[in-house]
Amino acid sequence: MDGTPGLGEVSLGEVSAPGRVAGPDEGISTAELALATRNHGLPLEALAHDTSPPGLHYVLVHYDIPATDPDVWRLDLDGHVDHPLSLDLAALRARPAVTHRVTLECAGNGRARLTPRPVSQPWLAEAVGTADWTGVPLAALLAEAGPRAGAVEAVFTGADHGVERGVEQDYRRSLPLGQAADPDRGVLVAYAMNGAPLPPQHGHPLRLVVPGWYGMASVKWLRSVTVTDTPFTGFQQAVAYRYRGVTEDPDDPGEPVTLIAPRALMIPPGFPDFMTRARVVRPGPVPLAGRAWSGHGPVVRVELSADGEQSWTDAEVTADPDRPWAWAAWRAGWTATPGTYLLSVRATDATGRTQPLTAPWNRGGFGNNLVQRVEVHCLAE
Ligand SMILES: Nc1nc2c(c(=O)[nH]1)N[C@H]1C(S)=C(S)[C@@H](COP(=O)(O)O)O[C@H]1N2
Ligand SMILES: [Mo]
Repeated sequence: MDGTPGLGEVSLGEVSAPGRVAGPDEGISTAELALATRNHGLPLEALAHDTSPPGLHYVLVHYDIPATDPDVWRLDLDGHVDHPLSLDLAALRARPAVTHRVTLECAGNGRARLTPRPVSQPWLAEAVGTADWTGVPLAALLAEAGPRAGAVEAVFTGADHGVERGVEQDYRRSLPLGQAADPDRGVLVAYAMNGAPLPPQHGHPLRLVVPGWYGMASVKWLRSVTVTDTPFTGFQQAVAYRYRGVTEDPDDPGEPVTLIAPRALMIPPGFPDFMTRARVVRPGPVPLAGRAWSGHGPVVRVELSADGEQSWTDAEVTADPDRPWAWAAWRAGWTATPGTYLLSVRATDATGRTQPLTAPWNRGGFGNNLVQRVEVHCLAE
């Protein structure tokens, strides 16, 4: 591991897009380690919980977690609307509340498995979590504000501020108005997670939750919603979060990162080796279980391979039709005999999208939903 000093990476005023790709023998730097300790993943054994307890749910924060005061917090809805709103938390809580169980996943999940490796938060596969989010449907608030003719997007601004690849900014993202204002898309202005006020790291006191989209859309510490009559071209929309570099064209604007690609993950079987995290099991039946999700539609199939992807068998999938945005549970049986195995698991959704056996590369390291491969050692009798 080399010791790249973090400060050397800040170059105010100079935009370098897209991000850097690691050299052939370049290990993870101290700067990336610093990101990885702040932005923790879901310990995969926590896939056993239907909803992820806060503290185990993954966290991704671009800048600092702001210190927020719920007593003075306001959400402003303005821009291209007839009736701008400015609401405190009491006003939001007084409105009809809904709760959605939503699986969030970071678009960079799987990035550290890419070659060459995009230099950024080095996720393996653990940047996921599921929570019951309670709040006010964004559609209801937008209907109250009354978008004017010609409105095209809603832009969401968080209270956090930083500099990224030379660009000083508030964290800001947009959604097409058609989706933001569609009650069936389930977009929420949430003030509670698993029945309690949002924890600081998950957006206290208010966040957006956009079901089915990669996590970057779910703006935390939400302070304003601005309806616009032109598409938003801010950094997190037009520069970051693009599938770029898939072609050789250096000026490739890329495709926007939007919905979550299908993925299945397994509760690590048996018990771990401390240092390598390889799994150890005893001979005999080993119950295998986990979760699977997709932002494109329900997961209809989960397959398991225990022979290095020579053959696949179907797992049993249980999805709750009343919770279309939450992960499904899967289980399968496996009988271990002494030896070393690679267990692979892959999900397919109702649109036919599935997980690849080789990682799909792009410069930002987004949407790498490579099948999960878990090394398992079965002890002798
Ligand atoms: N204001 C703000 N919102 C944000 C972010 C951020 O840095 N600032 N990170 C985004 C990204 S990239 C992800 S993956 C999710 C992570 O949400 P979580 O930490 O609650 O799991 O928050 C999103 N919302
Ligand atoms: Mo993310």
